[in-house]
Amino acid sequence: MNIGITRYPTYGGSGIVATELGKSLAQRGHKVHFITYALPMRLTGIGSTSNAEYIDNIFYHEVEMSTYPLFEFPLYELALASKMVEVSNYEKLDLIHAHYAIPHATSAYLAKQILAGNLKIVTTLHGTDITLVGQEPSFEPLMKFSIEASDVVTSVSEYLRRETIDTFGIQKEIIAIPNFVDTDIFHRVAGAKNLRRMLSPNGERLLVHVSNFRPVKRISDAIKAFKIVLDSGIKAKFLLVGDGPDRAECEALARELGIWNHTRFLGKQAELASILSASDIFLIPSGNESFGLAALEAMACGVPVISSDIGGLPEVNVDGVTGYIVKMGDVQAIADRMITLLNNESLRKQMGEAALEHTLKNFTKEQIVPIYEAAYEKAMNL
Ligand code: GMT
Repeated sequence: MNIGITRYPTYGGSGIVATELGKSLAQRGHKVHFITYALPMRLTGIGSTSNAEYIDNIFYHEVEMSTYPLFEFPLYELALASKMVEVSNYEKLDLIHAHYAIPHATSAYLAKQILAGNLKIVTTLHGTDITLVGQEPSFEPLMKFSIEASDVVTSVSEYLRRETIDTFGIQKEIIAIPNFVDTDIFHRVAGAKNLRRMLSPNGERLLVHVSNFRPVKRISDAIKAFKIVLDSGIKAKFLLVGDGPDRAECEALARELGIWNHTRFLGKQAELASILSASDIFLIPSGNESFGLAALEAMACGVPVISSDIGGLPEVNVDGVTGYIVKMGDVQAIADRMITLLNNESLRKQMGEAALEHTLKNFTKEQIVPIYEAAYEKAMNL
């Protein structure tokens, strides 16, 4: 098939899923055309999160933004639709896979109209689409339209499927297809022991969090819980990976709580698998999370997860098996669960093994990518 993929090229779960899907589809013989405004993150390299490698069957089409004094605001959605039409005409695209209803499915709809219907649209909802409408209620009709005008709609969790139907009163079928992880990239990295020695020179236990540092991640809950763990006498360090609007506030909180020397704010990192493999527990205390890809990546590296109980997180992390689930905002419960695991190495290891097993059983690209292919077939047969 000739597939166009539109995604946000920036740091974030939806972009990672779209890129990994595109790479996998190309390996399975499809022609994949990324249509976006910058080279997608993780597009370079199979088998590594950082090494550049040429991948046959993958093409990148940049949406160019022209400026003109009359246009005070960039016309991205229109430029994207125009690029979709151009690529479709030259490359004979069968379908556009839009990650996010707004604006990508909206632009795809416009392109489809220009092409007199000769283009199918598959839209994947990632969750922050719904949040957007919470912040901008005027987008609701556009969101509903863009979802219903897509030929096939998927969501990254069962939770998000139900939430979308309830929020927008959607009649259309939404297929829940969970996110997946490339286990060639995310697995227990052998050399992580050396990294661990560097990060915890005195044998401290290692807690880790990875995100884009937005308020929805509630990183301060994890930092406060970490302080309780340190106060209990456990020697530990907290690795905070990623960057975003809340980082400065989180750093300030660590200083204020007097635990700065026990935290390492590592910023954005390419070789996540090594950092995760060197760690003991992954923390994801989010206030909203439609899936929680970062938790799945940790589980693939054999790291148990302590997560909040919201959104799609319970579809990924199994309470008492692959880690623990606590009530969102319950800092003491996060700390208690960390203390339990850090004081019982055999239980921690057992949960890490179970996390890996659960990942391999349910969330590999080999299992999930064919489900997307079936969704494409369904769209083509409409
Ligand atoms: O989590 C983020 O802030 C990034 C965001 C995105 O749009 O890239 O992630 C959303 O999509 C991911 C991939 O499907 C999911 O794993 C995340 O749970 C979801 N984030 C939220 O729902 C807050």
